[in-house]
Amino acid sequence: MNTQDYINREDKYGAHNYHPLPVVLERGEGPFVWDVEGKRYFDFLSAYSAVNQGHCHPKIVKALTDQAQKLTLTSRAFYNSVLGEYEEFITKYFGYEKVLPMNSGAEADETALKLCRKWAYKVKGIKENQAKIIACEGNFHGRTISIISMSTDPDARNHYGPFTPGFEIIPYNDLNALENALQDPSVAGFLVEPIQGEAGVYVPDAGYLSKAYDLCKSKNVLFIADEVQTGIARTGKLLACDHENVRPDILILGKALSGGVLPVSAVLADDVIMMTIKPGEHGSTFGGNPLAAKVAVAALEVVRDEKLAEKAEKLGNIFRKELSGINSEMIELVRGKGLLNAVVIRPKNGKEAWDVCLAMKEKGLIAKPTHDHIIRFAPPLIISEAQLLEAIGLIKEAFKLFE
Ligand code: IF1
Repeated sequence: MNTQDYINREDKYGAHNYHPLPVVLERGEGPFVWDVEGKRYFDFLSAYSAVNQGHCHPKIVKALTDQAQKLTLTSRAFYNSVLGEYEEFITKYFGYEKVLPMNSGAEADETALKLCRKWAYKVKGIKENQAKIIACEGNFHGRTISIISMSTDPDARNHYGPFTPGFEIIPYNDLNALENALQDPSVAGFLVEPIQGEAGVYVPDAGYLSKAYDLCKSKNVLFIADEVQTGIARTGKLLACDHENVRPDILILGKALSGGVLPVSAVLADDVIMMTIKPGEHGSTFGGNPLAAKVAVAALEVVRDEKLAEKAEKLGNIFRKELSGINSEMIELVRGKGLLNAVVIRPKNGKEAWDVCLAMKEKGLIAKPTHDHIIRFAPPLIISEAQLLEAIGLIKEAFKLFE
């Protein structure tokens, strides 16, 4: 079978809920992936920042395969020997009293919404079923019905109604809008991405997160950070909130929490919030399973031991400097933090971001546009400086084709 055969088979038997770049990947190692024709690529998407530790990191894979021979799933109907070890490790790692383990990022966001509402009624004293949660235009928090009820992206929400009530949408990076929305006493929480990933790596003004946090505290409203994409060292700090020394009341993690080995997500909070959920009031068959527990500990140890946040900070500065130096009419601007970056493409002669991605693929680097004109560049954080410079060379060659 060749590339097109694989594509045709997926086209025939799989739902068409994606439009992938025409490349069929078969193997991954570190910052590289290989396709079925044996061609090597730099992976500059990292599965949307789930593979921060690099593809098939040996330490993480070992944790998976060792545990897989012992015990993979007990459900939470019974205790197991691994979950508590993970719970202690991750709560101390991020500095929270409790963790609620889930699987996908969306499940973790949903869990955070439920915790916020529970806290609203049980602790803040908001009238039952009246709690409001503020979210931002351009947000992306997952694909469930309640989460897309907050979405302002037509593709994410059209024809999926009726929607879940209780969400107020305000512009991102707008403190006045937040201050006004917080005047409503029934507001329980503010859910925000420290950098909006899907919106095109939208980095808010310096001070936005810390001032937003202070505004929320002044009104006894929970500051809920969705760090599913920006967390786990991606932006040059362990958490993107760390750039402003903000400690979210509820912290949402996913993706690289497992190094891309299997779905692992988590919600962290202190007892005053977390203990509002009693036995039987929330759960998940696979949430906190022994495999996920061992994998997540290994994934977080890799981030710490290989100093991935420091690497992302250093290499991100090099990346933005080099990309900003490319003399191309198609590059409108370069923005990002750490190794979460994006280039806004100015279409030229009918050529767009998609065409640039196809050209980069031919050169041996894969990345994908978001919202038509924005290319996100997010390599695994374990990429070396030499490899990054080699990859930047390929990007430059691709842009030259459009001159
Ligand atoms: C897709 C991008 C989209 C996320 C944040 C929660 C979730 C995500 C900040 C949900 C997931 C993924 C989902 C994937 C494409 C990708 C993505 F921003 F990363 F590019 F869609 F916006 N919070 N992001 O970014 O986590 O349930 O997927 O584990 O759905 O197309 P999930």
